[in-house]
Amino acid sequence: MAKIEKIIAREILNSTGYPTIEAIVQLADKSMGVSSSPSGTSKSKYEAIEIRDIDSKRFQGKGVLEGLRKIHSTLAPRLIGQDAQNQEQIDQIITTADGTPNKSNLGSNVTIAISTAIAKAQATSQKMPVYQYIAKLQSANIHEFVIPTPMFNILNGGQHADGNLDFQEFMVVTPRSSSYSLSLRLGAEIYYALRETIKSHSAIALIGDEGGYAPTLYSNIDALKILEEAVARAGYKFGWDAFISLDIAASHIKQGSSYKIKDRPVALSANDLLDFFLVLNEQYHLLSLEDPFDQDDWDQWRALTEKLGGETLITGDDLIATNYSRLEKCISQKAANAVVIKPNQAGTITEALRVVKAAKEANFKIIVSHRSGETNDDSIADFAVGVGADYVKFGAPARGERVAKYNRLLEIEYELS
Ligand code: 2PG
Ligand code: MG
Repeated sequence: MAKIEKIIAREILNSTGYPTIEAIVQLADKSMGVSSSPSGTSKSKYEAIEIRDIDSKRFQGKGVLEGLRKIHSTLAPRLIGQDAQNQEQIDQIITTADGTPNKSNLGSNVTIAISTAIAKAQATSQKMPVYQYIAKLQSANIHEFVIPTPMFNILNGGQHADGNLDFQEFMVVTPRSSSYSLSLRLGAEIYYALRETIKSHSAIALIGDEGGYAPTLYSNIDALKILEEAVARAGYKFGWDAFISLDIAASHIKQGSSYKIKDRPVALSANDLLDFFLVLNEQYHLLSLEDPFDQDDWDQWRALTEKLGGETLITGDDLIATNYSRLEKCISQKAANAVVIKPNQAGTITEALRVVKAAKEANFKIIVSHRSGETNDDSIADFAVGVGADYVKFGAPARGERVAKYNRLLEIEYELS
């Protein structure tokens, strides 16, 4: 047993240049855990809320000094002296201190940094890699750890790229039989080829928030064609070596009751958009279609899952928001068959693990994801391996805060072999 001895929190910057919280936890046996909170740009209205200072004179009002004060005045006194071994109890103390259903009092950026740093300190204390400790917390019966298959977000649109393309993420994915290091190589090679392909079409290869290209293109279909071309340019076979996953992030392209996309001159009703996806899937055999409709369009989600769910992952991110009751509703409505797991949407490690467990029991595929605002913290890679995720989404295979996670998976792959 190792008691929590010290908690320090600092304001640091994330990959978007805005502040975030870094928490440092020390146990009585001097084991340390450090973690910083990620931050979303295209958030779900159902995810736990992050809090920011209202002081507009600092970082455009996005400072986190208030969060640090809450850690030092509210959380530290309650957590210091507690046994770090009992993560569930630790997270219970955090949620009780917050006292709201969505962390709107303390802030999910406060709670996830502390919850994760404590788990990491405890893993160190038990002389265990973090992924192994996460598996232990989940009491997962994992006999053999497997590296999840990466979905590389190499074309960025939507809110991650100032709105040139409507769809937020165009990802390439290898078949699940491929080894992780081979998948990483393929992702990187297609990424290089994509830049050349974009330039060959006289478009500008700007970069979006997750390290993918954010070219000036006419339509989302154009983007898919360019992606297909890049796969061939890299020497791979589309539909064999590489597949496509899309994150539409549709809540953010909805206007009134319809959806506006560049591919069509008039706004589409939800039914028209569904038909559009059916045609798209016919042509590209999508591996996963994430957030194809707004987070409240349950009927359309259900209809699409019924039509495509047998062959394609219909993936709830904004829809479920790593929230247990949202997941329960989604399962009972048969509105999706895969879920994106972002621990900061839940606010604590224990709550995120509970969602993973319930999703697995319902046979949902698990996609563990970073956020668009990240730091070099690589704990999410360990979390993904520890829970036995099917896929991970860590952005493009480029830029420090993204490759920190991909490289951590390489390290785990090496360790496991
Ligand atoms: C998403 C995420 C991560 P954000 O929608 O899947 O890629 O974006 O972190 O901006 O919510
Ligand atoms: Mg998403």
